[in-house]
Amino acid sequence: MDQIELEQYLHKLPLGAIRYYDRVGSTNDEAARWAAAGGPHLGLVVADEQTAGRGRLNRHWYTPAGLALAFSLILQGRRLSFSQETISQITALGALAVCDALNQDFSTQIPTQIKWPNDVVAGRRKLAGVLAEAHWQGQALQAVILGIGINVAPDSLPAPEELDFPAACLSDLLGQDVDRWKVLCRVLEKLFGWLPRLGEPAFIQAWEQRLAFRGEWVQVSTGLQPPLEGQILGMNPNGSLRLQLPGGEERELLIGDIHLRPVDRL
Ligand code: BT5
Repeated sequence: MDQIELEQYLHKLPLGAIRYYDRVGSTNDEAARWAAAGGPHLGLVVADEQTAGRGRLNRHWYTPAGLALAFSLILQGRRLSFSQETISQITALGALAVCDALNQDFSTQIPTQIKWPNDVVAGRRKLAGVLAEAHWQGQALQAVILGIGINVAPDSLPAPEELDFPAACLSDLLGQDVDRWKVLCRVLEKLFGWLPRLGEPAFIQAWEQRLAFRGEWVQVSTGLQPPLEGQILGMNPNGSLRLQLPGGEERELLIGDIHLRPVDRL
């Protein structure tokens, strides 16, 4: 793939512009620089390889050359007429778009779910991660950079000791080669379908329908307090997670840096 081929491949999508790189540090950083320099709304940065791909809290995201998808979309603040609470759902927009794209093409083979709030899992393994970063200037939202990484081919995964949650790639799950550019195109189609509907009840419902580990016991750490254990009840209309604690009390978890994993409990 190169810049021209990618532009031709994605020409039907309403993208602002495209920048393709064989190798970058992080597509989110590249997109943020572009946005700050006047990059267009729905400008897309795609990289074949990332040398400093990031997850939340600067955790490393592995994107080796030729095997995965790593891309970031610029959402210009002046074009986002949503409340701040709704803006925080942009992470879920990315995860939902990935689920919908994969479920459209491969639903019978790999039903995907969202490990609240930002991971796409299949068969309880992480297939994709989403990193949405808002850039503010004072009270004004300059841009949100929505970055998505998807493991496509075998060997697109980091070594097991680098993982804090089991991971998987698409072609292993499907037992066949997967055209990553087709996946990129489909994810963007779904994303553009949901973007105007961010925060609407239909968006939250679609997100909740894909919620992984519902009814299960999970451990949730926010980094600030000791981890909480509870049972996932579902979601609230604002996108927060409903967790029932062992004593029966219900706790609302807002989107933020939350680390969630299922636990065995008798
Ligand atoms: C995420 O963070 O899952 C968000 C990842 C977002 C990556 C995209 S790629 C395009 C754009 N440009 C960037 O620089 N980033 C975005 P988090 O929930 O914090 O998970 C990070 C953790 O996932 C790491 O600590 C590893 O344990 C694990 N990990 C790293 N690479 C992985 C991979 N390829 N597949 C599965 N897990 C991985």
